[in-house]
Amino acid sequence: MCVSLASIGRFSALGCWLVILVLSPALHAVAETTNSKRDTALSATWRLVENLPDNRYQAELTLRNNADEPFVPPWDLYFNSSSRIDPRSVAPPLVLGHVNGDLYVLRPDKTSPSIGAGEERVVGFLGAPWAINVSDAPSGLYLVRTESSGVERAPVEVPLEIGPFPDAAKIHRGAEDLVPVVTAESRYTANAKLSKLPIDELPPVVPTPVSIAKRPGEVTIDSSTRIVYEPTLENEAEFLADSLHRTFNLQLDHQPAPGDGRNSIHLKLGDVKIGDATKHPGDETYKLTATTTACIEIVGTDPAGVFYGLQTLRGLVPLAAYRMPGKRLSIDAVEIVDAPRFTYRGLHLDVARNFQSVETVKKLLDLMAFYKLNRFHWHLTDDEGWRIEIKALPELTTVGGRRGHTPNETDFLIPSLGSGPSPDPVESVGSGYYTQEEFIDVLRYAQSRHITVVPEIDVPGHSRAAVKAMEVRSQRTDSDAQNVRLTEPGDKSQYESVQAWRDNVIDVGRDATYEFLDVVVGELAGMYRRAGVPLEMVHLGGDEVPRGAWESSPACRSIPAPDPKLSRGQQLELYFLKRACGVVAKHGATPACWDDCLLFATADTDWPKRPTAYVWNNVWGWGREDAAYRLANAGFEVVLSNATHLYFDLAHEKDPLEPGYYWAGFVDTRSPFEFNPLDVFQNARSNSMGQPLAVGQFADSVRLNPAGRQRIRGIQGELWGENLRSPAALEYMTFPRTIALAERAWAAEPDFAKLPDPAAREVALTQAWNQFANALGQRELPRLSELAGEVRYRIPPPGAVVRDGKLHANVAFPGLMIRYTTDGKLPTTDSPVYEHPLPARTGYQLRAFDAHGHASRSVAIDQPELE
Ligand code: TNX
Repeated sequence: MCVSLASIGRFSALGCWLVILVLSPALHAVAETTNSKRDTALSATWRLVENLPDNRYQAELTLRNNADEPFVPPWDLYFNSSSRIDPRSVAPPLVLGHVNGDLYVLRPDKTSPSIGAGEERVVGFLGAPWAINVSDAPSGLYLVRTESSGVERAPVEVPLEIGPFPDAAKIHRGAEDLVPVVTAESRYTANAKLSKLPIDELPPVVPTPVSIAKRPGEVTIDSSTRIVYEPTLENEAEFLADSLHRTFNLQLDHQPAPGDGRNSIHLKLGDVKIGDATKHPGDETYKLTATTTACIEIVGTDPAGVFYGLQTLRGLVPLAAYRMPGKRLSIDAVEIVDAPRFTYRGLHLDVARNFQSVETVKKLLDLMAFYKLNRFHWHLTDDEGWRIEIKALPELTTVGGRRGHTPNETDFLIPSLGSGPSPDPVESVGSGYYTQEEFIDVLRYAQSRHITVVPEIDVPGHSRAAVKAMEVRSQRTDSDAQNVRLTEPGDKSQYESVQAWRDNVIDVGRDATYEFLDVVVGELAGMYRRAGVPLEMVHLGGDEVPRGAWESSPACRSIPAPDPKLSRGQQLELYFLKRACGVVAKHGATPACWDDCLLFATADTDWPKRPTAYVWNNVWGWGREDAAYRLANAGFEVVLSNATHLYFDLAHEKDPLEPGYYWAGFVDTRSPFEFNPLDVFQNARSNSMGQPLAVGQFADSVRLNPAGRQRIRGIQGELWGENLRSPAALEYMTFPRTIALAERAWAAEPDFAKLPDPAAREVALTQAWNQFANALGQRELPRLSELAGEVRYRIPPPGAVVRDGKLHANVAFPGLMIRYTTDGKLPTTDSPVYEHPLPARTGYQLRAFDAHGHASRSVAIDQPELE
């Protein structure tokens, strides 16, 4: 672990105005920034001092004047913080203000002295509830100085460094937290349950097909091989030809022809038998026959089935051929029959918090398709941004699609999530949107990969970008734009959302709200029409409406609230959702929403069209663990989006250098792998704090009944965007967890899940995980970058322990290798490979590498940890 800073003293950190003239010790992490305009005259360091037992933490911000002249007030230092900071904990002569959401401003009061040239000032503060990793550090610092004339100078970014974290005893989520901070040793112990398997003991394809029969010999594809296909399979044939060309530089002739099958890859439609069952169009099923005599034949029940057969074919190509493409490819002869377990196999991406480019999205779609995922849930709007062009309401994107320093939000929204002062999309991931043409392009791109795009417009909470944009529009005098206001002018309701917004809810009592939705959904439907892609579903959000919203809304007063069992707010939510579902249905689509407000619905709620429920908040002990099953049994179609296993914005493990949230616990790659969609209680071992769950704790929770079982449409991984501040950050959080998600979404129910005895199940699970982890380490990870350009996936840091005078090290995915240095430098692909235990000494740096050369964070093996 990191060495803690020389003690500056606990009480000084609580706000005393310290001047420290010594330079800080070496720092461990540099915050990600997106802007080049920096005022290097002022720089800052954030350092966690400790977490307190009562769900508060103590931290320090050190401001450093690097210039030759004093740093003189007045100035305003803005920054974002995902945890709440208590303004009262900042001592004079500084004053801290909460602007809104995660934006704070620190400024000196009138008495404040300047910071001398080369001097530092330490500002202590208390935050809540916890700070345990790099994602808890403030972000997006920028300075606004004011001339003596009172004129504001242009804002400039202030670089932030994250100081060393304190020792593990201070990194906890209050008194309840039993999850230990990971160490090299704890990783070693966990990794020791795994062992390297010979390549022929690995599943040849991920996700695991229903049945694989090896045949003797090999099948070869070279430039004389032809792709022949039925005319309706042109898209699939082109996809195959194109991918062989791009990846292996093999140019294959492809034409719609009957073909006799010799030296050809033959794509056909037809029924496919799996066991005793015959699969038909719509079942996404395929049979792949690759034998030396008949070459390769892929029969699909539908074009999607053929497409998945092609992806399997790509997956069968040995890794060596990817890395050194030649004039011919050989695969082992094989017969595979395969069909998905679930019809809905989704990945959700939030582009509202931080924008992701079309290019990034397409790369993700390519990788989703390779792993046979078929739903892309595109979270296009939220408090912090609106990302889809709506031609009738241009302010949604001109104002709601940008963030930057602004006194009044008339041109764009205030900064959030580290987006900094510049509203320019080139400089800030806080800004950006998709034009309708771009959106249509993505719809078609996804469709050709058999991926359905589910757009989400998050209402009535999480709607600040729309609320602010429509406020600006309502100021216009040139049109009849007035009635698009989404809040009632006289509404003085007071509330604060989970993300600390005080003005992010649409008024559900105004007709304008539904007219607005009608325009938005109408334009979305229009884009699908122009793309030639059916609009299957529109997701309406519906999550986390803060208590207190609409309480004094004049517009809501006349809405009846007949159910005494529900609060008025809950009834208004339900009222809204029903009306909004009607709008979606009118445009020919199925409505969907997060489950929050569906829990208030009753069996006789009359839906214009019943929404599909995306169920997320299953945190053990919070009371909604069986919500998915209750809703499915009650007649709702359900997509499982369980936070405890499928939230890929959560940190992989409790390591201060590991990015991500952790409100529902930690989610590593094994979490989606072991997830049991049809009996989540199998996964209930300990709660998010690491406390063991009592045996029988969920005995009375609702289980799926047979009809409910039929309504579980599938599972979805969630990439919430708060910390996805670059494509690299997105890829790190996405892979390899998404590969494990695909295994669970596509492959048949695994044997381990069928074992009723927990001990026997654990044994079988460990064995299955070992196989999967081997497939990741030996093949899937190093191939990722060959499939879609450089992919910056996560490689777990190695484990290590000193025993009997030797350093022993191991990896989380067998097949990865470890390289080390002893001179304190970062191990590279040129560093020596760890082959067997090394003589113990201090100063080792270890990193895990895959065959592609991607590496983990470096682990420093220092005393006393491994003594
Ligand atoms: C909860 S899940 C949210 C999101 C956040 C996410 C962060 C859900 C429906 N709402 O707004 O981004 O947690 O993990």
